Amino acid sequence: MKNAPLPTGLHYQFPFIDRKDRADLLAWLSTLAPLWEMRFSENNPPPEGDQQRPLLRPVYWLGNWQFACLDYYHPPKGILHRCLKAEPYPKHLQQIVDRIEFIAKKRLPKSFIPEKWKLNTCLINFYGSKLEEGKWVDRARVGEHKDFEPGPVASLSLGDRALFQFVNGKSQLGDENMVFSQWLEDSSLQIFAGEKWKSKTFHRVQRVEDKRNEKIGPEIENFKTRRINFTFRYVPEEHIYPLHLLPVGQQADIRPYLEKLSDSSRYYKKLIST
Ligand SMILES: O=C(O)CCC(=O)C(=O)O
Repeated sequence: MKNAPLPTGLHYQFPFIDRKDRADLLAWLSTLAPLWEMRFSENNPPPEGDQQRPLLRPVYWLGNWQFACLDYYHPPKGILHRCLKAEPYPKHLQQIVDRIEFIAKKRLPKSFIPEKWKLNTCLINFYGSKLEEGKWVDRARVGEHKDFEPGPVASLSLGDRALFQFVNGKSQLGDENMVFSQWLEDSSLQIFAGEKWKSKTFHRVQRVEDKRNEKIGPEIENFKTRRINFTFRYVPEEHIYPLHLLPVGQQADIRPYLEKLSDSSRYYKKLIST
């Protein structure tokens, strides 16, 4: 079926990857040990009225790791010491990223693409249900937010399909603030770019279906994954820090995470041993 035309700045392609790419990605994903990060840390305590909490889902980053406790990348002000240089993309993923960059440059207005833009950062989100006090609780959603990295953001989805929405404002009012809605299918590609979709509206994952019954992703304690999403973004190289250039406090805050990562990643093993 042909994909319907979309508003300027949006691109959606289904299917985008074929069965072999999908199988290769899933095989590689099963080797990862995603982290359950906490939102705050000793050097970045919760502000008044807020409290320490785990993120809704386990994550893994490539290119650079934006730890929640380092407050994520948020230009123009929040650029210092937010992004830790991380593992590069595995070769088969880099080939997919090359294709996405090509499509973005071909399909989007030139003015939407910053100089030096490339998809050098990837957040891998694991969506599913969490075992809490003996009960499986559905945690497969993301609230309204913006991705502040400059330029187009691209998203590759695997597993159960997700209802992705662009909304005006942060209100929780059902569909009243809805601007655009898109189901993200297994193996699909979505790209969004330009003022309207990056800065004027928020986006969210409203829900993830539970229909495929496919076991995907690595074993994660007390968690059942049913969707995995890669969001590719651009962080200017000068804002990506090697570990030794982070301040001592920030290094201490992320140390336990790096130790955990080093159990299954040679990159992090080497990083913390030098
Ligand atoms: O899972 C998705 O499709 C979107 C994820 C997202 O909004 C994000 O990582 O910022």
